[in-house]
Parts: sequence; structure tokens; C-alpha cells
Amino acid sequence: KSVSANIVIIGSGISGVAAAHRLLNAGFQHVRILEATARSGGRIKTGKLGDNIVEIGANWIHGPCEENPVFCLARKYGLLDPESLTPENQAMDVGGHPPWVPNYYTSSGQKLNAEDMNPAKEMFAELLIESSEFQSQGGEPCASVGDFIRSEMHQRAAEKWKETDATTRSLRLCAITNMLKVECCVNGSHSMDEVGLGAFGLYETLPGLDCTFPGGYEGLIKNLMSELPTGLVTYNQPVHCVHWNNTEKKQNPVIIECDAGERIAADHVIVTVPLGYLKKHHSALFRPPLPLHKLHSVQRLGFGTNNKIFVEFDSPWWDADCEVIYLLWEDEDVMLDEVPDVQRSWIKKLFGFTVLKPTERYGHVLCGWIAGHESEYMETVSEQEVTQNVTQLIRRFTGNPTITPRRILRSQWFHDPWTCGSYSYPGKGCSVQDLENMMEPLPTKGSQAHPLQVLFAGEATHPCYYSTVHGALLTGWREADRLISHYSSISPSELHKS
Ligand code: 6YU
Repeated sequence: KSVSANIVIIGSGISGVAAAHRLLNAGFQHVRILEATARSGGRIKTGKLGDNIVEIGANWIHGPCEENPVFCLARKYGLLDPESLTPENQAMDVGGHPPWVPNYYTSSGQKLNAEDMNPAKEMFAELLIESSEFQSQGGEPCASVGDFIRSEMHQRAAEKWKETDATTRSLRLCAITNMLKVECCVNGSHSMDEVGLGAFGLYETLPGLDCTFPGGYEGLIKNLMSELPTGLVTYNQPVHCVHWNNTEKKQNPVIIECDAGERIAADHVIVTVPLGYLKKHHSALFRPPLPLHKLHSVQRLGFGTNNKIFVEFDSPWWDADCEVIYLLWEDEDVMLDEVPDVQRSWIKKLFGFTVLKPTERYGHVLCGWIAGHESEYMETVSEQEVTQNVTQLIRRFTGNPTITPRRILRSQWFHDPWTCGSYSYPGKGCSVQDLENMMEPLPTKGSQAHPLQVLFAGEATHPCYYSTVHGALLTGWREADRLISHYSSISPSELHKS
């Protein structure tokens, strides 16, 4: 069955591409994507550091198992290593926190015995689990995850570690401060004080040990695009304004106005722009403006910055089995997860590095992680200054003044005009209602003649897999299905009227 309704998708990230795929497969003939940049993929972006493939955006398939559609597609296209495909790998349930082998270094140049930090790791993991349990119970004791962890931590540390020597106790507290920085990267938030305690548990993990794409995440986009007609996407075509509810017109209730002045008429538009872009540009993007309840949810949900700094070395200075390097500042046993003097000491917010594995594939490459305002500031300084800061940092923490990176590459997601940050998180005061408001199509009521004019997809509109590629993909399918079931419920004679 073919459907002649005009459908425009704004954004050619995974959610936009997934929506187009589903609609075309269901027989919709007039589907097009308008994309602001010159490429498809959005926050899936594979780059190069020398000869190495590196992921500027999304890194892992979180929870690669049968229920994860990204895993299933990647497997279908043959994009994964054999280890990722094993049933053991798929069955491993790590609750979103892979059991990586750590190396700990301190700001006075000591390498710590990792086992000494295990009690801190366990206490923090326990607190994260407790933080995610309020959503089902309600009545959370404080507004943010940061407040909760800080208040509980002090009490528990005093109680549990009262027999521990002062130096180890202090280092464990520094390790907790470091774990808060890690959590800022995981959540894409400036501070855990901005992540709402009530909604923290809305995020759901899937089983499976996180895996990567040996040939790059963009292979997923390339394969999906190869199954779509050429010319489906108009590149370098930023949309400026969506005029909806043009009810006096019999047909095409939506007009999409592009930056270049072009005006495109449509029956339906699927908006997939990132939440960061929406927060900044919603007032220009919609005529009439978004209904207030929807706008408030756009404002309540958080969208912060997480960036990567890839660093390549001639030889490794970390252990052969090491998967993650944590850098503990010895003056940070008071549990702040933000740096007071951003311009002078932004580098303190970098929690450490993950190690790109296997070495035969990547050479000796580390990926540094930095979130929040410090990360946004990092984007503004020269690459040379980033290199200088990273070099000094590593020399100080290893006590080895000769270590010199070969080259570096950093992401700059906050200053990307079409993303304005990295991904979404539930802010303070957020609830499941906000996520439902995010995905609600316009007009919200009335207009029986022209329903489903503006639909919303993209990672920030998934009720439990927000901030991920699989979440984004599922929202594209969800909105396509909304239109498919709408058209399958109206009579065949009406199908070709619009
Ligand atoms: C994942 C991972 N990953 C790292 C970093 C980033 C992200 N994610 P898109 O933005 O792709 O597309 C929109 C398009 O719209 C785009 O092309 C624009 O150019 C275009 N556009 C904008 N304005 C326009 C206009 N006006 N006109 C026309 N076009 C316009 N996800 O699964 N694994 O390892 C990571 C990571 C640095 C930046 C990630 C990861 C997030 C995904 O990349 C992201 O969700 C999707 O790609 C978004 O697709 P989309 O289509 O919605 O938008 C407990 C608890 C904690 C909760 N969180 C835990 C999960 C941890 C999340 N982890 C992320 C980690 C990393 C490292």
C-alpha cells in the first residue's frame, strides 16, 4: 500500500534516518529529510587521529543484547567483533557500569594500589543504586543526586572507615570526588547537583557488555543510508521555522521555512533536533510557539556537555591490562564535583582516561573525558593549550617529566551550532510527565482535520533510554509508527487526498 502524504523530517541523525527508513518501508512515497550540515549521523561521528579511527560522538553500544535494536542492526550489517556477538557477552548484566580494570594516580605522582580504592567504589555504586530507587517510591529526601550522595557519603564514610588510617580515608574521599566527575560525563551534566533525584531512576539499562564498532560507529549510518533512495536528504539545509496549524488551508497544514528562504509544505513534520538546540531556538523554531506545558518540559530536562580528548603516545605509561585511568587530586577530599576557577584549572574536571583497545588496532591511544562548564571552556582554548595542559597533567600524575603526547584531538560539542551540548539528563524537578510531554505531537488537542502536524523524535524524547543511540533510534521508529497507524486507520479512498 502506498501513502502520498508529504512528510518532512528535520535532522539526519540516527532518529531521523530511522524514521525515514520505517516510513519508506511502509509505503510512504513522499518523505524527505532536511539536514543542517553536510553529513548524516549527527552525534554519531567517526573521526581520525593519525591512522586511528576515533569516535568524536557516541562510543559504545550500551547493553548489546537482543532487545537492543542498534546491536541487532550492527550484527545484521556485520559491523561487530566476534566477541561482542557471543551469548556470554550479551548475557552479562553490569547495570550500565562495565567492570573495567583501573589504574589510579594521584596529584603528587603516586600510583595507588587499586584495591585500596575498592571500598570507595563499592560505596559509590551503592549510592548510585539508591539514587535510582526514589522514582518508584516518591518522597525523595533532596532535590539532586549530588545532594543525596554528598550527605549520605559523609555519614557512611565516618562510620565505615573510622578504623582506616587518615591518608587512605582522605584518598578514598578524593576517589569519590573523581567518581562524581565520572558521573557528570555519564550523565552529560555540569554537576550531579543538577541531576534530579526523583527522575534519576527513569533511565534503564539493558544487559550485555558495552561494545564498540571496530570500523567506526558511522558504519551503522552508512549501511542504513545505503538502503534509502539517493536524494532523500537535502544537506546544508538548516530549518529556521516550522509554521504549524495553518488551519485555514485545506491542505498541507505545515510550512517549513529554511534558512536559505525556501518554504516547504508538508502534512507532517518530524522534528529530531537535539534538546540543546531546542532549548536555545524554540521561540524562533515554532510558529505558533510550543504550548506552555511542552516548553516547561523542554526547560526542565537537562542538556549538558561531555567532551573527549584523544591523546596518542609512542609507548604506553599505564599497565598492560589497564582499561581506565583515574586521576585523583589530593586536595579534593571535600567532594566538590565542579572546579571553582574554570579558566585557570579547567583540566581538574577531566576525570582521567579510557584506554582504546585492542592496542594492535589503535596503538597507544587514550580518551580523556571532561564534562560541564569546564568542558565548554576547554572548547574555546587552542589545541596547543589543550596539549600543554594534558601533558603537564600526565607528567605531574605519573611523576615522569618526559612523557610527551604524539598528537591530540578533542570534540567540541557545545559549540556545535546544531547540537549545543552532548545529550540529555533529567534535571531537578523532572518527572516521567516531562518525558511524555517531550514526545507529545502537536496539535495536542482539537484539529481533527489536521492531526499529527508536528511530531517529536530524538534521544531526549525516549522515556527510559534517553542519551543513547538505541533510545534515539527507537524514537524515530516510534514516530514513524504513529503516522503509519494513523494512515492505516483511515479509509483507502482518503489515503491519496492530501
Ligand atoms: C550511545 C555512547 N556516547 C558521547 C558523546 C555524545 C553523545 N551518545 P542527532 O543530534 O544525532 O541528530 C540531529 C540532527 O539534526 C543533526 O544531524 C543536526 O545537524 C540536525 N539539526 C539540528 N538543527 C537543525 C535544523 N535547524 N535544521 C536541520 N537540521 C538540524 N550514545 O548509545 N553510546 O557511547 C554515547 C556519547 C560525546 C555527543 C553520546 C552515546 C549519545 C548519542 O550520540 C545520541 O543519543 C544520538 O546519536 C542522538 O541521535 P538523534 O538523532 O537524537 O540526534 C544512570 C544513568 C545515567 C543516564 N545516562 C547513561 C547513558 C550514558 C550515555 N552515554 C553516552 C556516552 C557516550 C560516551
